Amino acid sequence: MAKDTRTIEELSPWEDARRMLVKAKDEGIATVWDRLAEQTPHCSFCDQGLTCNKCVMGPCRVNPKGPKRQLGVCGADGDLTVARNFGRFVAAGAASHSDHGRDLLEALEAVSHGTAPGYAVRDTDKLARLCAEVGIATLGLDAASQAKALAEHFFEDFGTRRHALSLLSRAPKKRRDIWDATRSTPRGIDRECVEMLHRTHMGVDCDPVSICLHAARTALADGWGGSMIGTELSDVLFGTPRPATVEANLGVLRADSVNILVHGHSPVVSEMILAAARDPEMLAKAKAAGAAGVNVAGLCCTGNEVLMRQGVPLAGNHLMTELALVTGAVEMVVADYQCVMPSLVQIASCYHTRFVSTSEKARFPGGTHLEFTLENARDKAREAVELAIEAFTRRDAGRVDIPTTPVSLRTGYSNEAVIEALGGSAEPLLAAIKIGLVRGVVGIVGCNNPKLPHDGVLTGLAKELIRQDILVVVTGCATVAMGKAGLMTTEGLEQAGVGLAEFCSRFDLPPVLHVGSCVDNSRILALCGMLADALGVDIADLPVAASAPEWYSEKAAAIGLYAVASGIMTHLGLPPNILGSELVTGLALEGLEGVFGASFVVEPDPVKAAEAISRRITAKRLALGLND
Ligand code: XCC
Ligand code: SF4
Repeated sequence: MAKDTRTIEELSPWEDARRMLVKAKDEGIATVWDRLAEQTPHCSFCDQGLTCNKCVMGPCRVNPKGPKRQLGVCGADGDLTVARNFGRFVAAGAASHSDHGRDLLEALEAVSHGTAPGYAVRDTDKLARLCAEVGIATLGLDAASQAKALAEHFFEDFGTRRHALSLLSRAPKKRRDIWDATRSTPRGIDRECVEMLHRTHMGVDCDPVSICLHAARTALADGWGGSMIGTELSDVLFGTPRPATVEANLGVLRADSVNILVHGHSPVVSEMILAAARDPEMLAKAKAAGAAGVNVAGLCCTGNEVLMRQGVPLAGNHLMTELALVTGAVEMVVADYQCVMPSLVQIASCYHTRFVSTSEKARFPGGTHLEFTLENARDKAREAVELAIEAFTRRDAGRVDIPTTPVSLRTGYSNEAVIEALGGSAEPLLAAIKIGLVRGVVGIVGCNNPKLPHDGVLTGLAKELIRQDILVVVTGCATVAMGKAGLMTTEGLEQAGVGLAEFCSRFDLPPVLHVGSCVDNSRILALCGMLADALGVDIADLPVAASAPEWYSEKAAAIGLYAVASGIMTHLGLPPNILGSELVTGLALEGLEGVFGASFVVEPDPVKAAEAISRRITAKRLALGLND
């Protein structure tokens, strides 16, 4: 097997990761880093976005500068090839978030019909607020009827018959005008994704710029549509997050308990697993099997969902998912969908660990498939917990190593919670921004990527930004990184600049606020809309930026693009596979500025990235007539 030439110290800064990397090596278990080494160097055509397999006249490798093969068999050049690939990449990401959003919508509908036992509307106030926001008269409607009406309303947003998605109303008028003028107003969530597949079929849209603009429209359908609906309905069904202190890292696993890891993205399955694990009857069964209890911990975005709402500890982020199993202390991984490495099935089979898939659309051969539906979820969750208890009796104590003790982090900063923490309105934050106590706000989001030092770019960037009085909001896998770096408690204020520390201390906030999972980036959009409206400006005028320093997924590309198309400059730690086209690359790095008032910056070095972001914030502050 090819070896990663980096030392374990270079791969990850964390004690828990390093200990498990050593253990994996000792036990002969290959990880994502080993497989990356095997795949390196990558195919240079694919790396640049210059391969096409969209029809069987090909596949084609297009070589724009070469003596031969400047065009694919159909005549597509490098620019078109890169644009078509990128368009589909973004559409896949937008589709993933949005299909997850649709699952919440189906859950809400089933709850309204009384066909989803165990699920309920937990935040009736939010349900009523959302109904009012989209124009559903709530007078005289009970919660079930409101839920039914709201579900019907949002289902329409997924279709093809609207001219604009309903929650676009949360964006400032100026922004909506820009979308209209550039024909990038998303009409239907599914429609934009489908249209991207259509446009990129051989012989449809052959203009790379036009494809890229439609990619922006598709991404906007995700951010202000599929993701936003997913977030809002998750709050309605499972409760709007409120501040709490929770624990994170592999130390949250318990040697004496049945450990169940919930992994993936949707709260629909994980909330039920949690309820079953907390059931006294299950606890009694666990005790009978010799365990002290049933311990549920989270991975990736499902972990963020149950962390935000239920205070469930977070075992790790993307690059920790394999290593969590290497502890030998995990009885079960319960996965819904997205970002669940297929390798987990193989690694689980090296231990007593059961890998359980739950979604009809995400099957993992070799694992145990317990198909959850809205009707049977409560029973299936109990079945899963019982299987985990059974697995506990097969645990090999000699192979258990739970490294480190957990760190604490503060979570639960939904927009509602932030406003409550500020005393009922966003005004104190705006005032702090105006006088420069807080210079700006940056969302640091997204994944890990084994090509980059684990969590290194994420935490390096966050530290630089808070030092420069920039408030950081964080979601998804970035959360665990910030928590481990100690930036998500008020102790983290020691690393913040004087102004930011003063502001945060006044409201008892950490310098890095946890706003949720990846779909919850929609909370950041809504917050930006709110702040821009309060100042009477466009989102592009705000001293804000976004960053996905260690991103890997199609979804992260969609997030980055909807941020840019919403007017938010976005930093990426590594580029998407577009460098084979100067046209598309130029559009991403500069051209979009002229269209949406924001573009991408690619920079793997966190300090340099922070400089670029800080310069941007200074420029926006000066343009608003504020100090720098
Ligand atoms: Fe996946 Fe969302 Fe990325 Fe983590 S951050 S690796 S997309 S789990 Ni969203
Ligand atoms: Fe080749 Fe064109 Fe077919 Fe793509 S669509 S595989 S470039 S012939």
